[in-house]
Amino acid sequence: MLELPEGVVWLRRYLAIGEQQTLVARCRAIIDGPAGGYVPTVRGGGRMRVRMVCLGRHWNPLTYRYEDTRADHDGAPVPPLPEDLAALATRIAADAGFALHPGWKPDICLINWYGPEGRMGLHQDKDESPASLAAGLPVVSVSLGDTARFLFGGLRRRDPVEALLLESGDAFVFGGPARLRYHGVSRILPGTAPRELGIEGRFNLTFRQY
Ligand SMILES: O=C(O)CCC(=O)C(=O)O
Repeated sequence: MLELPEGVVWLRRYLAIGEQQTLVARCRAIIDGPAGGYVPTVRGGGRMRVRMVCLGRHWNPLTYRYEDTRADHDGAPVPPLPEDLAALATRIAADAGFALHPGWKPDICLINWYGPEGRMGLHQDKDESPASLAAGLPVVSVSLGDTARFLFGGLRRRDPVEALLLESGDAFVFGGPARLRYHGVSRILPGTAPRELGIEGRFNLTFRQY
């Protein structure tokens, strides 16, 4: 059996299919709606291989900072993070066994859409506040649709990485000593989404507290 490092909890098939369907409809409406998803260009000029939308705070891929408007794209104000989505992340973190301060509340959600060619390079989530990082407040990730080959490494870019297949409905949480571990998505496995979802591709939601 795969042994996960301290601070990492993988809740496989956490979400029932009905809850996945509701979330997919929600993500679709947000990403296709006003101030919806766009393909960011990162520092250095490369285009990301996902369509992204941020709720709560916008992550600027040129400055690697969070901001209130999408300064790198269309200047639109960031939509708020809906209470029910924040509550879902809180429920997952609690079910993953994170002993959280009662005041813990995720205030950022990045929704990424991966088509068949989608992927995301190895990176750390380290643009949240120094206090959040120092406390090891968890990142809560939810997968919907096609399976992803998810890479999970160590605290240095050159550390060995493990490849995990994140399936639809899985929740993956990393915090505490694992909060700054490198991770990414090397590929999507097309055609693996549950038929009931009616999608070809993958949504991923990652929640964090700034
Ligand atoms: O899609 C995933 O599973 C990972 C997403 C991610 O690493 C991120 O949004 O920072």
